[in-house]
Amino acid sequence: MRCPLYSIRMQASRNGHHLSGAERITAEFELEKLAADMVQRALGHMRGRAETIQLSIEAIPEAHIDYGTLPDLHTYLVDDYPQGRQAAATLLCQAGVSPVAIAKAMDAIAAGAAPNGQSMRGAMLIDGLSGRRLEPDQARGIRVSRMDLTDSARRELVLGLRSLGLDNAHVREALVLAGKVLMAPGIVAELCWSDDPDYTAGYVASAQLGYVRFPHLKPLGEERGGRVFFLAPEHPQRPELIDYLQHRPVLFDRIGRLHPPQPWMVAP
Ligand code: WAQ
Ligand code: MG
Repeated sequence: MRCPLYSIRMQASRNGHHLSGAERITAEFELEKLAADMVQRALGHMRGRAETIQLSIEAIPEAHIDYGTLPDLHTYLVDDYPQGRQAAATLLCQAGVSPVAIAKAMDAIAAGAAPNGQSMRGAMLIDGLSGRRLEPDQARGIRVSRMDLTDSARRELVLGLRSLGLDNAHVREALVLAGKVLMAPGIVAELCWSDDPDYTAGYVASAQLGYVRFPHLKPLGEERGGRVFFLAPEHPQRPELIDYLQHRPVLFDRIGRLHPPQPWMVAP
């Protein structure tokens, strides 16, 4: 029998604004160390020292866990963020998202998608056809939670990413988040770029394409970032989808293929 698992989550804020968050699923004996690491991360964030840190820990019944395989990882080298956004738009279009929905999503992230013009704490939910925003709270958005790698998948991922020179927390965490999002019912694709001013990379993910990263989706120094989950237009089950994203525990016990970076080729 496996030992009982716990979900441990951290959310840190400063001046009433979201600063950083973290999500892990772990065995009891590792909880204390992970809690300490998360507190340290909240206090040492590049965008400032946290003023409020919330940690929550809860046991997860084994029967509730969904197991999955991470998406394949690709990196396309682009010269700058306009080229990156154009490439991301091309792939989103291939994934079945309409041009108007892509444009609305990118404009919203770039402008700061929360009502105060800053980054949201979570993700937008956008209709993949009309581009209409559907998330119930436009400041909070949808927070994907309760997902992680098994220990052996984590080891394999770290080694694989290291051999490509890509092993950092942004990549690992985004890959796990995107993996869970692609398992959720009714999602066609995801678009993301970081809100950390010194991290310009972002990605597009879909079941067919996998996790496709671009080193530049925003200019260096830009604090506005965000995430968009594009919803299949024919999928009416929004409460079920939001519940899956926020609450269902998902553990990845296998990783996907990790492809070396290659130049982005503009289609002829
Ligand atoms: N659920 C939903 N949305 C989230 C979550 C979450 N758990 N965490 C963050 N977001 C949203 C929120 O709007 C943030 O402003 C935005 O995503 C960016 O979050 O392959 O670092 O944690 O090199 O800054 C992607 C590229 C990096 C990684 C993503 O995101 C790579 C990143 P950040
Ligand atoms: Mg961030």
